[in-house]
Amino acid sequence: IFPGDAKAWKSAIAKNAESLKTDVDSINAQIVHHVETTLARAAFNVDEMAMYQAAALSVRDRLIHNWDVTQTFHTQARTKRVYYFSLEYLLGRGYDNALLNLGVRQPYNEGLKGLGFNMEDVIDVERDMGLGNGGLGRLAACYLDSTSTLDIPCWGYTLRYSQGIFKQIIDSSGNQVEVPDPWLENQNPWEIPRLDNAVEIKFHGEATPGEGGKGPGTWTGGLDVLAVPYDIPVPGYKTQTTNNIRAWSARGKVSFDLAKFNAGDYDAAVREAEEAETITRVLYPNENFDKGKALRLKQQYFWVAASLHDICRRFRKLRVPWSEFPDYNAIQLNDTHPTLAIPELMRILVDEEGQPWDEAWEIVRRTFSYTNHTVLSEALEKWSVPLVEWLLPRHLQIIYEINLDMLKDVEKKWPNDRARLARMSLIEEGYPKMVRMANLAVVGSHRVNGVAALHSHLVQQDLFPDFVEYLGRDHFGNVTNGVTARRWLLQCNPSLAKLITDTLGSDEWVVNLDKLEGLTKYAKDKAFQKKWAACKQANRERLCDYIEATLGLTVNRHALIDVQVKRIHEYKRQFMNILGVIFRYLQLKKMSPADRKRLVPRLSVFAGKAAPGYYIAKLIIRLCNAVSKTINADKDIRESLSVAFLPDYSVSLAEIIIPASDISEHISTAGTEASGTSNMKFALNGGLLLGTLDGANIEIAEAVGDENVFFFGHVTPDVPKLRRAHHFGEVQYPAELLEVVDAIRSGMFGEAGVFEPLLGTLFEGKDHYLVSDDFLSYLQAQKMVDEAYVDQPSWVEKTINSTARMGRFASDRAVLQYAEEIWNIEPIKIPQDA
Ligand code: GLG
Repeated sequence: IFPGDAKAWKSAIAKNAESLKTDVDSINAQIVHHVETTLARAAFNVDEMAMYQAAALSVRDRLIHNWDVTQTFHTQARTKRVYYFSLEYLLGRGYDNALLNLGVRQPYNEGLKGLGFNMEDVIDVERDMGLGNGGLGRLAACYLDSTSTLDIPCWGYTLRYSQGIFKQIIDSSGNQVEVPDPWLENQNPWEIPRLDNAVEIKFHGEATPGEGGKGPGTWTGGLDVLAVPYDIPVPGYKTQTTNNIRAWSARGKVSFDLAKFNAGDYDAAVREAEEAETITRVLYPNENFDKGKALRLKQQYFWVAASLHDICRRFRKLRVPWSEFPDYNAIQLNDTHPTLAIPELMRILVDEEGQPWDEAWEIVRRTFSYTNHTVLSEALEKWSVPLVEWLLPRHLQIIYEINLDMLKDVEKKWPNDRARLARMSLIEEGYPKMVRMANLAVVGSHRVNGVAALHSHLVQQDLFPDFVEYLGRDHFGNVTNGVTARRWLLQCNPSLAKLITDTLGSDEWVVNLDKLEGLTKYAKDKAFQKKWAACKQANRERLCDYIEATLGLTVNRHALIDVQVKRIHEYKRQFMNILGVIFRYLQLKKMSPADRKRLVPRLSVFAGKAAPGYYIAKLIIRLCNAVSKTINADKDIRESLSVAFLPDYSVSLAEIIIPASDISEHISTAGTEASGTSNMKFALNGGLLLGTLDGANIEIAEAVGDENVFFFGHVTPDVPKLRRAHHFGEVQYPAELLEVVDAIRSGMFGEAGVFEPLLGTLFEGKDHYLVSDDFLSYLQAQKMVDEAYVDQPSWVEKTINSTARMGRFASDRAVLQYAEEIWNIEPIKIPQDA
């Protein structure tokens, strides 16, 4: 396998591996090597950014080494691989995470100190990799971390957006302003360009169906765009397994367009190339909302076509029949975004590989599985038929053929049931007709799962009841989400992590989160409680420092920290939270100073981005800022209540906020939040949940005990009835809510008129998310929080028990469940001598 002298190669490889030694001196030599050669700088010219880059590059050398070993081993062992197709990977920072997973944080720490740098400061100059919006993208990142840690061969496939999620700035009126996030401005050490693996992706052109619709068709002409892969290594925790995320970047094919050059039309040739590059220019900033933009459809096809091209190229090298494709490849569709992969694989199999249609369909269904992340109707993807036909003519033919087969089959089972056919069709009738991506994902997969027990139930009952009847119950299932304890405890909360390790006598919990259960026996132990509370206090202070530094706001450092951080969306009801804050403020104003003193002081923290075109969500942000301005300026209240809206929520900011929280709010209207994952992170870090009976909140309460969660509000089966009552104007508004609305209208929080459209969402049948129905019960739950907090020993006991029982919300558990129940793939450890 070596070109030339094998001995020369082997000795060179061994020498090279030796250069990756992990003692402090060697590490410093590796860092300085990058300072001198890669960055071409001298010691006097090294600032924090340069030191970060050099140190990160030295870490990257280790990652690449492990990556090579892993990929070579998996290829030679001909293992099955899982491919996680996700349009978003919200990775956050890579440096600290890589150090921890590689087990070299300590020597790097010392090394940097010797070179005159502080680890925390160096960590802090790294920009987040913000290639995602929120929960869905962060989930993908946690799952990749788990596949590596569990030694499951896995590649993520995604897009390399030039602009990730926008940066949020709050202007002087409290409004969100979006500015671009040029995350690639400083070169990114975590990606490896693979220019030699670029592939050509076709759009438009002419298509002809095959004979009888099922024979091999053709697709010619059109416009080719280059997809260039960039690889991001994903280290596992204390294992050599290093999986990969391959992110595609679009490039024009200008250099090949000789005809245009020769005709002297240089401009046109360049323009076409530039247009091609727009495909991966920006991440769409909507979450749980489908805008149906043509460029987004282009992104989706570009991404899945490049990824499948890659996977099929790898498969062909195995030289086994195509019928064995699913034995080597499992593809998980993260939401419907990659659903075009289904017709694309059909096209490859039928048109290019000459596989009979029915066998190809069998291969496709055995390969794919689909995760649904939402039941909100505005989020369900549909593409107009004319758009699909224009961009992907051959795929539309294939979709029609799949549809015809399915409808014939349904007609056979349920003769003369026109309504059923209309509901199940992949094509929704109307002007224009629309392709229903979720229906396609369901029939093109062997398994569909939701992301929490309640959600998976609703997926079956409300979203796809016809498909449950048609395909059977076993086609559907649940895999409750999970989070990685590496980032969301070990990395973000080092003091608590250390206390846990010291107490349990081992750090095995990092890879086996059920081990946390061992903490329950210390829950009542006074000495342990004291240490536990001290960690929380230190984290509280870290957050207060951050608030002071970013907002110039001094807050009571012993206040109960009440947090709601997530995308701003009406269904998540940040509105209800801020209305509750106003209610508290009004109460405090009515009290005597002595009574006020007796109350538990509060710090309400908000953070989150609104989609740039989401007017009401942006008004919610503005209201939070207006309320915080008034309250924080009120000298009588300052000690008892303050409000902070922290701009530009990100993974890195979450790492500061989550460990500091006493209470976090997960207060979506019942049945609307599929799972939530920050709820898991908060509980894991010794914060208690205040929430509705929605998403994973329900399972978290089951695990940690009802007595350790503050539940309130209506339950899912109540919702239709309540909405109807609003529709018919049969709602009683609680006086507490009206008092708060009046306060806003009085101008207490600045110009009142501004908030009218937001207040309007409460009245006249518009309260779709039932804020008015849940408000009283929300206030009562908040009161219970205040009362419970007074009894500190009991509170701390609750938080210990909460952390201790969060084991089942590890992403390791979730990934193992996918591996066993859906992917049919087993962990495979890389041998020492590989
Ligand atoms: C979704 C949901 C969240 C869920 C996340 C990951 O809104 O409830 O936790 O995916 O499954 N679109 C999302 O972010």
